[in-house]
Order: sequence, then C-alpha cells, then structure tokens
Amino acid sequence: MTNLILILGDQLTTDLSALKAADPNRDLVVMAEVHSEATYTNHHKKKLVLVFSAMRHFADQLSGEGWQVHYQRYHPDDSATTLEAVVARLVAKQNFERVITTECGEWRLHDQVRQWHERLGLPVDILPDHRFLSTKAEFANWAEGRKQLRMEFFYRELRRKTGLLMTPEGGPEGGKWNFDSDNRKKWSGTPPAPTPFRAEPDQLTQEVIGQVNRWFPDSFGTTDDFHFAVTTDGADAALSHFLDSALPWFGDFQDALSDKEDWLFHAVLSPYLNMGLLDPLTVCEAAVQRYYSGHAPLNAVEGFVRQIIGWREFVRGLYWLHMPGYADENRLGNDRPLPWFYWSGETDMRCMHKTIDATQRNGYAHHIQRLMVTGNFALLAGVLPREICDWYLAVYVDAYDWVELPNTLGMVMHADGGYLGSKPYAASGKYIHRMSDYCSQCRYNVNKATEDDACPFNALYWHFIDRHRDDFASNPRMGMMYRNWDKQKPERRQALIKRGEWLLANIDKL
Ligand code: FAD
Ligand code: DLZ
Ligand code: SF4
Repeated sequence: MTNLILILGDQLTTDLSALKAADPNRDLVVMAEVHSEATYTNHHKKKLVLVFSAMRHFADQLSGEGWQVHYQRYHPDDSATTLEAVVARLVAKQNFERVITTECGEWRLHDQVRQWHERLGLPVDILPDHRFLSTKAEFANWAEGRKQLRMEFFYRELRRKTGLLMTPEGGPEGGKWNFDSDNRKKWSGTPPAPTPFRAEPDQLTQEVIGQVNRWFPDSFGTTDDFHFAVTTDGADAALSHFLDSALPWFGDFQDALSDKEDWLFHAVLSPYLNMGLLDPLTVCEAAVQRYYSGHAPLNAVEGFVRQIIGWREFVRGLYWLHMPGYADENRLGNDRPLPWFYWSGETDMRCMHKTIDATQRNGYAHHIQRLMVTGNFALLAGVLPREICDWYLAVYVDAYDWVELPNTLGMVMHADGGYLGSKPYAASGKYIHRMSDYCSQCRYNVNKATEDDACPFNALYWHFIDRHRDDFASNPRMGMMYRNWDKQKPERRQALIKRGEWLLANIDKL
C-alpha cells in the first residue's frame, strides 16, 4: 500500500531519510505551503520567498526524477491552513499505509507531529535527520555527567570523528585546535570585500515574489533585490563563490564590522545549510581542500570549519537537550520590552541603525552584528529573552528555532546561565569602535560616557555590570571588570548609573 512521505520546507534534499525510506513507484510525496508555517513568526519577506521558491523547485526536481508529488501552493483562501490539515485531507481521500517523515528541526512542530498518529488514525514514522554530523543521542551522551558544556571540547570530538584538519598522526593540523586569536582584525577596506553572490530570480521565483508581496504585505523586510539561490545547483554556486572570493580572508576579518559593507568576508551559506540545499560535511571538506591546495590559510579554514562542525552542531545539541523548558529561561530576570527601533531601524545609534537596516533589506546580518551590536544592546538593556528571541526568529532568512534560540537566549542574553560562554558577551562602545568604522558616522560620541551625547553602550555597560554584581562578581573572567568598576570614584559611578537609568527610561528615543 502507498505511504505518504511528508517533506518540510527546510528538508530539501534527496538524501533525506524520509525519501530514502520511500519507493518512487509506490509512495506519494507531499509538500505544502501553509498559513501556519508562514505565520508562526513575522518571517522576513525574503525568507518567505526563499522557502516557497526552493520548495517549488525541489518538488519540480522530484517530479522530474519520477516521484509522484502532491504539492500545495499557498493561497489565503485555502481551508487546509496547517500541515496536519493537508495530510488529514489526503488521508480522508486515499488509503495510506503510513505517514513517513523526517524529524522536524523545531520543537514547536515536532511536538505536533508526534501526536499525529493518534489524531490521523494511522502510523506516523518519524525518522532521524542525518543532515548533522552528530546525533541528538551522541550529544546527550557527551553532555552527560559534565559539569560544564563547552563548545571547544565537543568541537574537538567532531574533528576527530570527521578527520577534518587532522594529521595522519591524529593531531590537529598546525599543532593547535583553534586559531581564534589570529581572527580579530579590524577591516579598513583592504583587501576590498568581495562582490556578494547573486542568483538572478527565474520565472518561478518572480512569481513567488509577487505572491509574497500580495499576501504578506505586513511581514518584516522587503522582497526587493532578492538574489538568494533556491536550488541545490544555485547553493553549490554560492559555495564556490565563497571559497574563491572570501574564504582566504574569512579568518582575519571574522570579527570585523563595517559601515559600508553588509557581507564582508562571510560565507552567507546558513540559509542553504539550514534548508538542506547544502550538506555541512561537504561544505567543510571543500574548505579544507582549499587549505591543502594552498589557496586559503589555516586560520581561515579552521575558523570556518569550527563555525559549522563546532558551533552549529553544539547549539543544535543544546537545543534538543533542553527543550521545551529552554525557551522560557530568563536567569538574569530581564523585564524590558523590545524597543520599537528593532523593527523600524529608526535610531541615531549608527551601529544599530546600520545593522537593522541591513537586516530589513537583506534578511541577513553577519554574526558579529547579531552578537555584538543588536545582541549586545539587548543584553545591556535587559530586554525580555522571549521578545528578543522572537525578533531574531523573524528577521533572518536563515532563522530556525533550533539554531536561533540557543544563539539568542544562550550566547547573547546569557539567559540560560552560560552554556554558550563562560561569561556574557557584554561590551561597551569601545569594542564596537575598535572593530568598526561606525562611530565616526554616529551622532553619539564613543569617547564619552555620562554626557547627553555620550555613546549609550558605555553607561549601559556599567549599569549592566553594577546591577548584575550578584550574578557575575564571583566569575573569574569578570573579576577584573568589577575591580575596574569599584576603583572608579563614587561620583563617576553615580554619574554612570544616572546616565544608564536615563537611557533605560528613554530607550525609544535613542
Ligand atoms: P559565516 O560567518 O560565514 O559562518 C559559516 C557558517 O557557520 C554559517 O553559515 C553557519 O552555518 C555556521 N555558524 C556560524 N556561527 C554559528 C553559530 N553561532 N551558530 C550556528 N551556526 C553558526 N545562525 C543560523 O543559521 N540561524 C539563526 O537563526 C541564527 N541566529 C542567530 C542569532 C544570534 C543572536 C546570533 C548571535 C547568531 C545567530 N546565528 C544563526 C549564527 C550566525 O550568526 C549565523 O549562522 C551566520 O551569521 C550566518 O551567516 P554566514 O553563513 O555568512 O556565516
Ligand atoms: C519556514 C517555513 C515556511 C515559511 N513555510 C513553510 C511551509 O509553508 N511549509 C513547510 O513545510 N515548511 C515551511 N517552513 C519551514 C518549516 O517551518 C520548518 O520545517 C519547521 O520550522 C521545522 O524546522
Ligand atoms: Fe554605536 Fe556608540 Fe559607536 Fe554610536 S558611538 S556607533 S552608538 S558604539
């Protein structure tokens, strides 16, 4: 009897376990654009275009390869507004033996699908997702009994497991596991940043752009200048573009920020990795090949590989280890609503304005903008983790709960007590000034802290340090900050706290 093979919008690869378990001559592949998935957050318009267009291209590819595909295009009048409703409608019409699907990336949907067998009245097989280098069980085993979970140690396990950048003797290439200390250069325009990769929208993508503009006019961002790849071939071309034009400098300028360049030397591959259009191991092997062929230095290649087999795998492991309770963590007791300028970009803080503006235009901001600009501000201002997490989930084309949540709630907000960093990434304007050219364009003065025109990050930083003394004073990596704070004259401390209070009370005017 026929099986119903459900494929989700972030599972677009023929290597998917659900497809591997299926028979093209017998089974029906089902894919559906539905209201519930398109609206569970205020998705960026470019993300909607990317997901719908890539889904349609993948369905066409499967049909071309001989699969029977039932594809439901989005329409606001369709009564089947959830994936479950689409499946239920098909099950009511035709006899299926079972539903087969690959486990969802997000807890929200996973929690629904695992109840479907009762609600639909037929077996639902949920197969493991093999698109990661470690399984959920491997991560849980590794984590068990450890007092502290540190990405660096998990990363080393995966280097050994994959053999990436390992010598024949079994040691790390170059004699060190991690070259991060080489990767902190400011970028002053040399070498020039590469031209960003562009895939010109074909007719199908143009049709989707029109539909998204018509049906989701109030969603965040814009569809203008859509140039993401929407197929495996397109994503492969994006990978080649990165390897040729940016990888050699990826390490040097990994932490840099620029007022003029949106993408710098970053890969812009996360949307494709997260949707199944690229495979993480293949991407890492291609980068490592550039090291062995002498086209990219070790600090660049190791730094890049660490992001993918280190951070990406680590955050996924944490997510599944701690969900569903993880999403409710708020260990610093924050209570401030998200300032409105996160949505509008209307703020005189140049670094914030430029980051949010790029986010609106591109559905992309690079890691240091996310971590040290918009993230750092939310941390210093004590924004509610739930609200800032919702923002990050909405505004980026690569955003999926399993990767967004640990990065925001954990890495940025330290709301989980510190799984992703032994201390919070809190920083004053000095850090942003050191790594960027934003401050020279800003109405605020980065060298001032208490005056009316002083950089808001400065007083907010000290306010944060002061109000979280109980949380951090005994942290060995924060001790120096508290000694610096305590060494300042009482009048100076008072003025900084006063300015911090004013900034927090007037946050929407900044
Ligand atoms: P590059 O800087 O070129 O890095 C290469 C690859 O490494 C990325 O494509 C990505 O797959 C991986 N990677 C790098 N850093 C991380 C990380 N911290 N966690 C997981 N993978 C990483 N990434 C997402 O894919 N989706 C998200 O929703 C997301 N939300 C984030 C929210 C916050 C607050 C922060 C600080 C980071 C977030 N990240 C997220 C991680 C990271 O910022 C993006 O993966 C990266 O900016 C994607 O751009 P890129 O491909 O140019 O990355
Ligand atoms: C992100 C997304 C969007 C916007 N739309 C759909 C959709 O209409 N149909 C679908 O199957 N998947 C979509 N997705 C991706 C899913 O939300 C994603 O599969 C889940 O978040 C699980 O990771
Ligand atoms: Fe950002 Fe402060 Fe620099 Fe302005 S002065 S760009 S607010 S760090």
